[in-house]
Amino acid sequence: MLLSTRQSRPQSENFSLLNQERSNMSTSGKVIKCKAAVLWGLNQPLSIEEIEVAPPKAHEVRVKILATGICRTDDHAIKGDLAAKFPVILGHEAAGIVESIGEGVTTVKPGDKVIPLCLPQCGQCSSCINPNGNFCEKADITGKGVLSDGTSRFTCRGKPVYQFSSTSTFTEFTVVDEIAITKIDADAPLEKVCLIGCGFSTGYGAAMKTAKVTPGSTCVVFGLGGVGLSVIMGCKVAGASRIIGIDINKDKFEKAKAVGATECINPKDLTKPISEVLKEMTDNSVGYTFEAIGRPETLIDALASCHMSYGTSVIVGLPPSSKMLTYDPMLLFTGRTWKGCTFGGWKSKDDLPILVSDYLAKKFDLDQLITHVLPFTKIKEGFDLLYKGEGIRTVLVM
Ligand code: CND
Ligand code: ZN
Ligand code: ZN
Repeated sequence: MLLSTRQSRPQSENFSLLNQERSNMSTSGKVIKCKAAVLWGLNQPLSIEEIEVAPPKAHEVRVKILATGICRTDDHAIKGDLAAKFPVILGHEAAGIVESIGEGVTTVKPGDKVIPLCLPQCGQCSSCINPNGNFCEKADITGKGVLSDGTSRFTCRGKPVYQFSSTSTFTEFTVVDEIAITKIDADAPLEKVCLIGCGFSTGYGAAMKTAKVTPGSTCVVFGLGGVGLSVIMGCKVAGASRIIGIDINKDKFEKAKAVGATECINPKDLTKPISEVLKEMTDNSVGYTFEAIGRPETLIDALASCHMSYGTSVIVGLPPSSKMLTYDPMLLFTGRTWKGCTFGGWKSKDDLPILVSDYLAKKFDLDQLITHVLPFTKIKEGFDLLYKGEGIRTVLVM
């Protein structure tokens, strides 16, 4: 029976699972030495190091990471646009298998396939108990870099190494709080569903859950990276009839059209403000705009580009942490709605397993987002692909 379940999985994953079961017995309760990409300081190169990963304490889970995507948010931490404590292990979009659990853990067990949650769901805070909230109060928004007990489980060269975004996935093993991990279908291919750990869910949910795009509507997506393309996929599934993609890199247009954009614009080709161009192009009918870049100027452009009375603009891109915005309040006075959206509005622990099942039921395609697959140790190459604008999502496999 067990054998037949295994036979339906890819060979490499069967091998990992078998190894995993063997290693569980020998590693549980012990410190694990493994490879990780350590960032020693702002704007430093990522350095592949041997680290020590302590066993999980009560209500914590140690996970063997098998696949992790590279998201722009990781780069924001490298550049200082998102607060982090150094040295740190970045990475937050991943999938893996539980190696061992701490006392009191009930929702996952060794051998389970899981996705670590960069936005936890504690189930008890004001956001978690409200049906419309998802930004759990336990989320590490200020970059504390520690688990709930105030410490990290990593050391390297005798120094403590901080965690990132409740997760840290650029490592062969990580430890997370139980509220920051969710069990997924045993048949899920980890090298694909890792994207459900951030980029895909963020963009798709921005359209489906936060904006609640209506059939027949016109949508505009600023920024055609992994997050923006996932917004387009959500707009398409929601039944939008026109989806306009905006990017300063025209090489992104082909993929944007493949996932559902009906047309694409490069702001560099325009002589008028983008909001005016969109108004003319659509006969003043833009219902929804999404900013999936994270720049103050494009946040305002996206707001101004949705319809003055019934339009909704969603902030998906991560704005630089210390920057303030100046905007004309008349943009809102006339009736526009301006919304923020983290993690696609999903309640992470509850909703991610459903998204994984939807993927297995072929409700959306993650392959289109994955432009490169590299061994984990080639992480620098993966970031270079992001910087050159060539990679949509690079998946690193361990
Ligand atoms: P990525 O860098 O792959 O994509 C951004 C795209 O924007 C690229 O195609 C750029 O060419 C394009 N771009 C840059 N500047 C401009 C401009 N001025 N005008 C038009 N296009 C431009 O990033 P990603 O898709 O991985 O992430 C996008 C943003 O979303 C980023 O800020 C990331 O940190 C954020 C994010 C937010 C959340 C959330 O929960 N809200 C989760 N994950 C990522
Ligand atoms: Zn909570
Ligand atoms: Zn991300």
